[in-house]
Amino acid sequence: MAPQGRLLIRGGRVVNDDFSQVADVLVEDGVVRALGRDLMPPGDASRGLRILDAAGKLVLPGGIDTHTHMQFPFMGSQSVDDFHQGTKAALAGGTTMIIDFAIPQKGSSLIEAFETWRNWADPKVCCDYSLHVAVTWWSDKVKEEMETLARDKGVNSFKMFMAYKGLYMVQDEQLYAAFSQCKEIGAIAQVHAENGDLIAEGAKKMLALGITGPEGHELCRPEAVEAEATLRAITIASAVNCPLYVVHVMSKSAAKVIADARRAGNVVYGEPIAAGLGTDGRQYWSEEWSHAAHHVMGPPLRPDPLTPGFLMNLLANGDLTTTGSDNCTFNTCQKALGKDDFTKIPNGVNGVEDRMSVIWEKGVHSGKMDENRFVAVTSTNAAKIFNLYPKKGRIAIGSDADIVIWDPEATRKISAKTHHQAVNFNIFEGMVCHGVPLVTISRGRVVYEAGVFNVTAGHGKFIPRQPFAEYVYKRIKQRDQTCAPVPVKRAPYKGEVTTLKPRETKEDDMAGTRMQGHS
Ligand code: URQ
Ligand code: ZN
Ligand code: ZN
Repeated sequence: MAPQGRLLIRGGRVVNDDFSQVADVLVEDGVVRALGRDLMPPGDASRGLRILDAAGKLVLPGGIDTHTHMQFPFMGSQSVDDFHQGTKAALAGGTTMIIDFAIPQKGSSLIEAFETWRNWADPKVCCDYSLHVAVTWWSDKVKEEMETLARDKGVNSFKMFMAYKGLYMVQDEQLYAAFSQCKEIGAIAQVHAENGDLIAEGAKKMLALGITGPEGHELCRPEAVEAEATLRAITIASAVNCPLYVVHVMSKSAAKVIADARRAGNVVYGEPIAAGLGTDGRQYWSEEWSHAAHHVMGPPLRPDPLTPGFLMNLLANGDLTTTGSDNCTFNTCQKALGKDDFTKIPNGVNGVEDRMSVIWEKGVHSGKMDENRFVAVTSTNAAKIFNLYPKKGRIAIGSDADIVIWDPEATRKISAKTHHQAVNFNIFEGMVCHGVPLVTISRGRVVYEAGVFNVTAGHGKFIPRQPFAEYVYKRIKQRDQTCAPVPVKRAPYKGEVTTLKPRETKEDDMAGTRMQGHS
């Protein structure tokens, strides 16, 4: 694509996570060159310079969606928003970077999965992207491949599934091994926190009761199933002193577990998603099957209508840290694979386009957070955790010019009829949101403006991420240095030591066991 000239974004309120200022922003060669009042570019001011008037508007770092699944082959189908349409929709919503997941089948190579996802994404992406990689099984080879991915391929985050029994789920000892390796190579461990064994039993129970519709999906995954796995993952990560990132936090009780752990000093981060912040699980009881099925995702939306507001409160006060969308979209005919059995409904919902507006509406317009916290939870915190900062997640000299001119007062009504995604349903249908992206700039190029795209497939770039993100690992290293347990120094024991009688027969052993049992 031909390079674009320089841009001067004039007179807007530039909002970073720590402060806001009215300033001009000069963009050249894809990066921010200057920032200040009444900027005039040096030299020939007007040649190749486009001026964008941002007076009365906010100038924000582009959103970073920490969690997407574009064109993901899953549950016998493939998500319909591919890397082209999905990333175009992201730009329309003010998101300039996504982090997708490369997910190998059990027994398969992590590196091959990574390369497969790169081959899918590279020619299609319209915004920058990066990849988390999933660890769905364990072996020495997996351990080695994690190291290679971190050292040579720009991957510093690995997701482990505690659910999807038989497909992606790993056991506690594998979690321990994977977390230990993440710590070794400077990656952050991510978990899908749900107890997969309990879900499998619960699903059988619901089907036996004749509950075959989408409500069964929620009924076999009560909140405790998510909260228990969240606490288990935090406990294992703490034993290893490995940083932990809990993806798609969907319930009050799981969010409380994370908040408590953070207050106890654990290095753990929680990621609520647009769906969980913007709607709730009463939809599963809709009498229209397809409406209910379109909300099926794991962990499920919670039927309690107070959950979205609760999650937003925790996001506002710092107990939860980032936001993703978990965009993983299936059309109605794909959801219908589970028309007679909810366990066969492909899991996933939309959100990549609407995440920013939903969070502005429910978070900022509602008065729960200010513009700076909005930038923190939609962009900056993700950049810091995943080691992209300050290239991404900040408007500062030298940062990538991923910028959104945002109108906080304008409104738009979300609808599947007008959205830019491929999927034929929108879980936020009819929601009126304040906060509208007027112009989206990706690496210095105006790619979306007043509803019109100016971007082609492949404009986006893969962004490699270095290990040992300081934001995450400084505390971990400090603890390793100062909190390693040490043995108590004591004089050697000099007294009598009883002699163990050698056991000679199996009967003796049995008798011994019985005796212990009675003591
Ligand atoms: O668990 C996920 O993140 C993916 C695989 C599917 N989407 C979903 O239902 N959350
Ligand atoms: Zn998941
Ligand atoms: Zn996901």
